[in-house]
Amino acid sequence: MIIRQGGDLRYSDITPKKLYLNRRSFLAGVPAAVIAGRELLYPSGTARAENRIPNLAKGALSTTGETVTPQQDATHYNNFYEFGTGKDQPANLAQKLRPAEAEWVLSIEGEVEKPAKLYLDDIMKVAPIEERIYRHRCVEAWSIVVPWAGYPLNALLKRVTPTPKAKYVAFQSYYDRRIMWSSGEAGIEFPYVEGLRLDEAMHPLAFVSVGMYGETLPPQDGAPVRITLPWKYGFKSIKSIVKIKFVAKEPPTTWNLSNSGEYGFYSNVNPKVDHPRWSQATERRLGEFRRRPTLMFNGYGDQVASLYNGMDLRKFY
Ligand SMILES: Nc1nc2c(c(=O)[nH]1)N[C@H]1C(S)=C(S)[C@@H](COP(=O)(O)O)O[C@H]1N2
Ligand SMILES: [Mo]
Repeated sequence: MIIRQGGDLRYSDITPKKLYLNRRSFLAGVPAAVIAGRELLYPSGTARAENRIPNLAKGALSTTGETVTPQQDATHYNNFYEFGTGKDQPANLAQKLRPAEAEWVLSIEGEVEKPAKLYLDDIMKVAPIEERIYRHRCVEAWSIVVPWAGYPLNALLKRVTPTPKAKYVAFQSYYDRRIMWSSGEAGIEFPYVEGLRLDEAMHPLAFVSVGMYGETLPPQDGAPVRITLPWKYGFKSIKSIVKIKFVAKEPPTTWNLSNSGEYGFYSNVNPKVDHPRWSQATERRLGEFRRRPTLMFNGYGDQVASLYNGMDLRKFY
């Protein structure tokens, strides 16, 4: 097989052809034999079907001095409410997302000069794919350290040329009631939506992840493409996105809609502002016993604090 350089990578290159074709025929509604084939490829959701991403360069903005969380832990302790509210549920239930991946379309629209619809092959080619190690701090006070694979969000956003009216960016997750929980079951509104101020979205740390641990993303972690924002609580890092829309006003966000007193629009990691029901001063790193102090902006303050100059972070939580 010819290994292309990062910028020229096609999703089909890192997806074994047989699997790629099976996904397509599955979607076309073709036959039991093919579905049985899938069952062999993914026996009961335990075998990993991810593919190695070739030519993965270490990113200059990768976090250093942290022990990376074991892959098994990070990929089996998830929050993905579309596939259950239990931490262990997404690793099994999200396997249903796999057929949809082959036909993935990401629409970039709104206040832009060049709206775009990107297929997965296009998404993989936007910029060279690099590895970025980031701390991830969930608002529930657990944390992990993950080597993501992807590229800066600004590379994707610049492609469509935002108009001067664009002040915020709204994101939307894939939602298919046939394979996912209902809003009633999960207790939050679907499709899951998130948002950023434009300058936050353009910040070099805001990242588009298409992989982790040197492989394509497993479904439970937001396959095939998600946003990763290391200085914000984990719920801002929206999974399995199908839409990015540039807008003039602050867009609604799922957890803020669900409980605005507990979850704000900004949701920057802040050990000094407690959640109404628990302290945010410390966290439990998966795999560790003793709690560790939570860092302001999750340790990324040198890089992102200036985005919030003059803002009262108690008010804009
Ligand atoms: N679409 C969607 N995105 C989501 C969530 C979700 O339930 N649905 N959960 C969020 C929360 S609360 C966290 S902590 C992270 C978890 O990412 P991980 O499971 O890959 O560690 O995903 C975020 N993105
Ligand atoms: Mo979270």
